[in-house]
Order: sequence, then structure tokens, then C-alpha cells
Amino acid sequence: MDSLQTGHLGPRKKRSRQTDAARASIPQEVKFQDLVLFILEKKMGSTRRAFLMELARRKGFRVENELSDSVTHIVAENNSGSDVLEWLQVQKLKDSAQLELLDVSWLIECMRAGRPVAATGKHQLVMREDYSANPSPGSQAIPAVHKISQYACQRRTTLNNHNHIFTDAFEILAENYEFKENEGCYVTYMRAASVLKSLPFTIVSMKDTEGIPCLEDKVKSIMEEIIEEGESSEVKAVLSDERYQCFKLFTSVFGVGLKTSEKWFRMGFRSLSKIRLDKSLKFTQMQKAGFRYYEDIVSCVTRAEAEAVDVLVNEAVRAFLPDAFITMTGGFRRGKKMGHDVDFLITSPELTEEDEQQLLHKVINLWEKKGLLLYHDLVESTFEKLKQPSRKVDALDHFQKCFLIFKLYHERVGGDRCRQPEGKDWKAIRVDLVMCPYECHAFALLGWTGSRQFERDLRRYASHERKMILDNHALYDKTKRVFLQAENEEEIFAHLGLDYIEPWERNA
Ligand code: DCT
Ligand code: MG
Repeated sequence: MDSLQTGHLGPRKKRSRQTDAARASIPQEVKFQDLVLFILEKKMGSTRRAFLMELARRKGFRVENELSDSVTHIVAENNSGSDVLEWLQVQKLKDSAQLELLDVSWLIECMRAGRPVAATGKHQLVMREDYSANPSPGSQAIPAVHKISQYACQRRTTLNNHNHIFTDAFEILAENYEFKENEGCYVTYMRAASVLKSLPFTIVSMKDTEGIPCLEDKVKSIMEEIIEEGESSEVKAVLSDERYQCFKLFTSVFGVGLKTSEKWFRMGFRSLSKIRLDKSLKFTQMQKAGFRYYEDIVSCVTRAEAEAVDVLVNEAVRAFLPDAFITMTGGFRRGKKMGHDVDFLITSPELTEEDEQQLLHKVINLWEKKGLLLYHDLVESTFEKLKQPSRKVDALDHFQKCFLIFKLYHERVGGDRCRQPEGKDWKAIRVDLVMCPYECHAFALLGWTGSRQFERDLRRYASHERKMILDNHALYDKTKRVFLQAENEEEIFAHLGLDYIEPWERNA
């Protein structure tokens, strides 16, 4: 057994190698039908691999020469879980999520015992966690082995983030790259933040990061610095960077994006008060409203306020369309207590084309008459039903929608709230209303529930893993060349071959 233990190559003599090759070609009796092993050559070397394969076969194990979908266990040596996961990602497997990734020490114990031994934590290259918040009745008591997926849509991410110290840092870095329009780096840090948010434990040492995907070397070096120093010098530098500070401030105004921020920054503006008072600048209607209601809008929307708006939206919409389906989407549907706006999706099984086109106009007119609208921008639908879904992971949809600022009187808000002095008895609230045809409502609901990272990964997963195109309107199967219909979100997950993830588990 010494050659097994020490990592030496086993019998080295030429004669014995030839014998190995000859033996390998003789079919051995498979005693353990349930296991199909594959031994990874990477970092182990071909000779030791051949030796272990031969030995395992002699002991009655089925060992494959090539990786295939029939493989149940991958055995590796000197590889971390993330090494193996990384390697697995480029292999063309239908479903690698069920694979056991084990260290060679497990195989050695099996060889000693002459039969398969139970794989325990010390053998597992990726951690053993049960992510299912609500195990279905009859499910096994033993936690299933879940590899952490590189896709947010295969992880359950609640608002209970155990790794704020890292995710806050990565979100700042991501935002800074967004301001610089560096998509690649933005995605790197957003993915890192997202995967860490899904963990049911806090990372306290770099050892805990083993087997976690989406953590590139530069990400890990920042984590290491945070673990050792309590903070990251790169994050500190970004926070004190003038361009970052200005972009953060300028884009906090409703209607101001990267282009306008860049222009104001180049013109030398460093504060909003100077911009507001500058006579030479031309503002859009949206920006004018953004400045006028700035303090209210940056103070964010509470759940109580969102619920008050929900009541008003229901009243107004049902006045014209009594059987409407109205869903509060966005962050509030995911269980957030605060949001930058309140998003609603509206549809109805009885929707005529005329209703679809007219309803938002009627609601807007009604509110305007009542003096409840501080701003609105109604965008007509540009949706073509037969068009293929968009391939872009960040594409906006084509539904008719209205971006508005609602005048919410405090008296409409239930629960405790502090009254504002000096007679202002309302708060400006950002609201988005989206109108969709009934046959799209499951797709629109999935898309408008977010989070953005969750949506991005759903689309990426659909195209990379399933050869399908998903957007807020439809799901298209490129292999079968058909649109897949869905009545609800569960059916969309099922079409994609994904476990259903509840809205409050989509806070990726
Ligand atoms: N969405 C999307 N792509 C976009 C914009 C939005 O997929 N380009 C989806 C994801 C979230 C949802 O629409 C609502 O958008 P926001 O209101 O911007 O996000 P939120 O999650 O509701 O965040 P907040 O709580 O800050 O409003
Ligand atoms: Mg929102």
C-alpha cells in the first residue's frame, strides 16, 4: 500500500507497465454496479492514474477511461474542489451537479476495504451543505450533497447574508467598474459578491473558500486582505476617489445615468447644488423631477409605503379592469424591507388588445386628475410576439410601462412613521408599472422579480447549459426550435431543468 499512500507511482518497472496495459484491456468483473469512477489525471500524472485505475478495476470497481455522463464519482489528487469544478466546467457533461468530487484518500480507503466506503467530509473536495430551506415532505433526512453552482439560479440566496464584510467591498468595486464601463471587471465582482451571499456560513479563513466557484485570483487576494487587515486598500482607494464619489452622487438623481455624469464631471462639477443652479445646463423632464424630489427619492421606499402604493395601484387598476392580476415585483417581492422604487406587473386573463394598450393611460389620467402624480413617462410597447427572445443578458423588455413619481400622502401609510414637520404631508415615491399580455405573464414576473444578478445568471444558464434563450417575454428552445409555454414561474424553472427557487431565495 506504500505506493498508494505516498503518492509514488506504483510499480515502475517496464515489464510491469506492459502487464498493466495488458491487464487493463481484459474486462474485469464489476462488483459495485452503483459506482462509476473517473480518476483525474491533472496533477496526478498519467502513470499513477493508470496504476490506480488498474488496481480499482481489479478490486471490482468500474473505472472509466473517459469522463462521460455515466460517471458518478470523480477522484482527484492534489486538486482543490475549485480546481476540479473549474476543470469540470469545460467538460461537456449534461449534468455535473450530481457528481461526487472526492480526494484520492477515499479511493485508497476503498482499496484497503476492498469495497466502497462512505465518503465523509474529509474526502469531499467541495463542501456538504443542505441549502433547501423547506425540504419537501418525504425528502431524505440526510442532507443532499450540493456543489455550489457558478450560476445564481442554482443557488438559494436569502437576505440573510453572512458575508457582508466581503460582499459590501465587492459591490463597491463592481460599481466603480460600472462607472468606468468596464463590463468584465464589473461582472467578476458582482459574481463574487453573489456567490458569497448564498453561503450559509461566514468565511473566516481562505481555507473556507475552497470549492466555491466565481472567486477569481484577484477576488481571493482582496478577501485575504480583508481577513488579515480587516479592510481592503483597493476599496479604500475607490471610496476616496473623486470620480467615484461624483458618479455615485450624480447617478443618485432620477434620470441621470453614466453619460450625463461623465459630462458633468468633465465640466468640473463636484456637487449637486452647483449643477442645480447652473443656468447653462439643460435638464430632461425626468432630471428636473429627480432634482425636485431628490431628498424623498434618495431616502428609499419602506415596505409600509410600498404596501400603501399597492393598495392605490389595485384601486386604480381595478376601476378599469376588475379581474386584473397585479403583482408587486422587484425587491419587495424578494422580501426586502426597503427599495429604491416599487415595481408592479399588471395583466389579466381577459385582456383585450385595447385594454392592454389603454389601461395604463386610464390609470395615469385618473391619478393626474386626483393630483397624485408628480412625474410620469409612459413608454409604449414595442413587443413583437413572434420575435425570438433577446440574447442579451441585460436586455430591457418591450412591454408598455410607466416610470412615475407618486405623491403618497402620509395618511395612506399604515404603521409607525415619523411625521415630517412644516406641513409637507406626503412623500415622493418612485413607481414602475409594467403591462404585459397574459401569455407572457410568467416570464415577465420572473424577469421583474430580479435580482439583476439572478436574472443575468438565469439567461446565461439557459443559453450555455440548455441551448435556450430566455427573456422577459418568452423561452425559446434552439434545439427544438419552439417557444416553450408557461403558466407560472415553476413551469419556467422546470423547462430549464432547474429546481424551483422561491422569490425570497433570489436575492443573488
Ligand atoms: N430588471 C432587469 N433588467 C433591468 C432592469 C430591471 O432584469 N435592466 C429586473 C430585475 C429587478 C427588477 O427588474 C426590478 O428592478 P429594480 O427596481 O431596479 O431592482 P430591485 O431589485 O427592485 O431593487 P430596488 O429594491 O432597489 O428597487
Ligand atoms: Mg425595485
